Amino acid sequence: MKKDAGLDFNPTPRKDSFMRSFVALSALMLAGSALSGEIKGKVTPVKGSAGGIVVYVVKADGQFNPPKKPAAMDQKHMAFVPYVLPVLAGTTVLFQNHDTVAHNVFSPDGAGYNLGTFPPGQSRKQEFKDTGIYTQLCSLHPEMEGYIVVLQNPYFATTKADGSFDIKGVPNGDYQLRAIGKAIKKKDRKRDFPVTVSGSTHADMDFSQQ
Ligand SMILES: [Cu+2]
Repeated sequence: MKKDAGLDFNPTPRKDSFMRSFVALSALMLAGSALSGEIKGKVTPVKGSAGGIVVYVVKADGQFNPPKKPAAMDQKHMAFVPYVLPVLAGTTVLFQNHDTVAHNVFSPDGAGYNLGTFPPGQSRKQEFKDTGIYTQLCSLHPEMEGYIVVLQNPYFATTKADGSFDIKGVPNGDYQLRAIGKAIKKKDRKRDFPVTVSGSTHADMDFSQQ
C-alpha cells in the first residue's frame, strides 16, 4: 500500500502494517459510503398506472461512459416494449421485432431517423448520441407509440407497479428529478422535483400535488 501521510498515523513497525491496512481500508469504506447514496421514493401520477414510469436525475457532475452492450426496445403485441426506455447518451439501441407482423421504426425527434420496415425475427440498430426524448413510431401502425429517453447520466430507474423506485449509486449532492411515462402528462415531463442526496435519501414525486 502506498504511504499516505493522512492515514499513516503510527509509522514504522512492520508488525503494525496489517492494522494500518485495516484502518486505511475502513477509512476508504467510510469515505465511499459517505459519498455515494441512493434515491428511493414513490411516483404518484394524477391518474393511471404508477408502474413503468421512468424517473431520472436531470444532470449530474462527471462524464459517463455508455455501456458497450446495446439496450433493447422490442415490438410485441402491436406495442413498443417498454413504453419508455431510458439510456445513457452514446448507447446503441437494438430494435427487435418479436411480433407476428412486420413493423417500422422511425422518430421525428432530434435529427430524426427511419430504420425502415422489417419482418418478425429481424432487428435494427440506432446509436443515440444526443440527450433528449425521442418518440418511437411505426409508419404501418399509427396507434403504436413509445419513447427513448437519452440521458446525461446513468442515474435513472423504472417504477414498479406500486410506483416505487430506487436509483442506486447517486453521489451526494443536489439534483432535480423528472419522470416520464404513460401516466405522466406531457406538460409534467418538465416538472422538476428537487432532492438533496445524502446517503440513502427519500424523495417522492406526487404529480397530484402542486
Ligand atoms: Cu408496427
